[in-house]
Amino acid sequence: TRKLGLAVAQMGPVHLSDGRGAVVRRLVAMLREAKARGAEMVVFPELALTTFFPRYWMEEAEAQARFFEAQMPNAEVQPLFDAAREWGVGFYLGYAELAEDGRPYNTAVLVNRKGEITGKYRKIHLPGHAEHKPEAPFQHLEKKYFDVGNLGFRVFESESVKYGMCLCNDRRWPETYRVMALQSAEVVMLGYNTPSLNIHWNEPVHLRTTTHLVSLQANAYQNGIWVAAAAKCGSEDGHHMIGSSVVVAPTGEIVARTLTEEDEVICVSADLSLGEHFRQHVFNFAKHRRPEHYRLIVDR
Ligand code: CDT
Repeated sequence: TRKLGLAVAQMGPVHLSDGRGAVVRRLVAMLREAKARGAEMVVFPELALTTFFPRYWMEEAEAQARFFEAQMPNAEVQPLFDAAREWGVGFYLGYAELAEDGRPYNTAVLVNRKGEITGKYRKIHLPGHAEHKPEAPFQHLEKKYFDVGNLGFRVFESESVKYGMCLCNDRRWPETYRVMALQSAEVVMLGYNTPSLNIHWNEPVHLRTTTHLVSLQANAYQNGIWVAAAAKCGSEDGHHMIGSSVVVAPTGEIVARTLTEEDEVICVSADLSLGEHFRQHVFNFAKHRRPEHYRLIVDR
């Protein structure tokens, strides 16, 4: 067995009026709790530092000035990095990134137990739309505010664990996990903001949670990986988002799940060797995959 203390730190709502300082204090409090419960790695949500601003129509320049980080860490987020180093616990954090070349990305970083950034991912599957939909109850403007990520689905070995990262809508696509599993990922971490209402069609609300969980569970099993998924959830200024943050084992089973739609930590002792059973047998990629029959997937 190879054990990793793996925690998910779900967040309740972040309202428009909430400042970064108050949000970072919440993150530090959860990092402390996770550490006390044995965590070595803590997964925070997508766009964890702000409200889920793609629901609002505004100019790109305004969005960038209000909601993006031009540096990571910066003065407001530094206390989280300091806490990681002091307590010897790593984390995954989602935030809106203004890159050095001025391009905007929906980003996650991997931070090790010394408080150093050891991996970065920029969201590839951007959902929603770029145009204003005045008839919709709210917007989903990820295609307006973010460029498609340009770093691929990489795997980062950090403190002897192979981590993959993705963000929210990426979790619904099997290619996301398979590309990382082909690089021997052991743990895939992701944060999400999933509105309970679908503005595109009248999707029954319960399906938002069902499709979230089935995506994580099927892909954990089919790739022999641990999946740790952190929601930002509850009602942000009247806009509700689903909770149900989970840690899923390579068996496809949910090992821990949040109960609330508030800040809540769940923590498991994840046996990383559990995935090897699946990868050596039923999902032995080298032995059993038939990529010559998968050409269509990359050709269109
Ligand atoms: N943040 C994010 O990617 N949310 C999407 C909503 C899809 S509906 C436009 C999700 O897949 O949960």
